[in-house]
Amino acid sequence: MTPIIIGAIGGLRTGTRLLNLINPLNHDSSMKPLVLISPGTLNVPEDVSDTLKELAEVVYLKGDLDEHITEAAALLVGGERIDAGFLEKAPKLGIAARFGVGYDNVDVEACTARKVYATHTPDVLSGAVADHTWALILGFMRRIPAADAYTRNEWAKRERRLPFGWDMEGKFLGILGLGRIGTEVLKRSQGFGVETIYNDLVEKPSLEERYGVRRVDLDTLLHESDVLTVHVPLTPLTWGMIGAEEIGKMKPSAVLVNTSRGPVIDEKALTEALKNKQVRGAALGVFEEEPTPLDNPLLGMDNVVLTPHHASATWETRRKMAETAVANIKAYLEGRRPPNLVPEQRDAAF
Ligand code: 8YV
Repeated sequence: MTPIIIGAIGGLRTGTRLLNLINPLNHDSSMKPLVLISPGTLNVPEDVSDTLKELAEVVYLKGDLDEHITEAAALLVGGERIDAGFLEKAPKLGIAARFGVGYDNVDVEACTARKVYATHTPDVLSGAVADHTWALILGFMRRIPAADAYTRNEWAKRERRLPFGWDMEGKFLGILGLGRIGTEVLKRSQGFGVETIYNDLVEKPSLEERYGVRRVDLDTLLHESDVLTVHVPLTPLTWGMIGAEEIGKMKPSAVLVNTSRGPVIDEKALTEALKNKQVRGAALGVFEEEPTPLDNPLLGMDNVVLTPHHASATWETRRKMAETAVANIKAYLEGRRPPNLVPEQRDAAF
């Protein structure tokens, strides 16, 4: 991906449609606002970001976000923290467009105070994340990573028995958070012969009727689930919501699955529980710290299946995410309300 050299750059405010023509780099060939693609969003295809080129200078950042941020009108954000301190360095910023559905790394209050739109990419990735969740569930239950290693290294020697797994049929699948992604996980559960239960702040009568899923309180979910899969957003309420006490309520044969956000589960408490065989295993696509450090004890354990926060990483889905994020930026640059404002800004018009 060749970074585009910045020409003249400026800011843009939707309300006044005012183009800021100040050009500190002393280029006067263009009056276009600057769109930065953050280093954390390397998967944005250039032909998608090219659709902004009539309206803006587009720069793929390689280093850190601070580069050029003082001049940026729009930022396509990966997992970087966007808070008041960061916004202070970005006086011309009008939109922080997340490349993803979760926006726990974006301080929406600070954005609103600064009249910066915060957008995300809901819906387009729900199917891919649900597929990946099922890949983790089945990967653990049928011991796919162990079986792969066995096939490559041991099968021909026939010295050890095959890595046996466990059936899904007849098991209780617990879904914590029956939102967009949790619902897709539920839909995909239909052929597996599992009993489904969920816990969510909101009752979902139509899903209950359609898929036979039963709403239970958190304690019951923890007690009854054979496979418990987490699909809540990371908020002050959900931070650490599955700690030692909650894990202690799970069956010794239970498997904990997480493709939401690492800090929802107390990773230390989970690691201890896995060491002590308090639960059978875990299948994790997200971690408290990402990338997870090489000395994370989870990496050396065989009762876990681990993936690198890439549940949405299919060619098709990442393209749709890029198109959605770029459509949000485009709307802003054209003076329209971005279509995918985060819920807290649903009524905002800056
Ligand atoms: C992406 C995600 O990996 O959508 C989300 O919230 O966590 C993932 O789909 C991430 O957004 C890439 O920055």
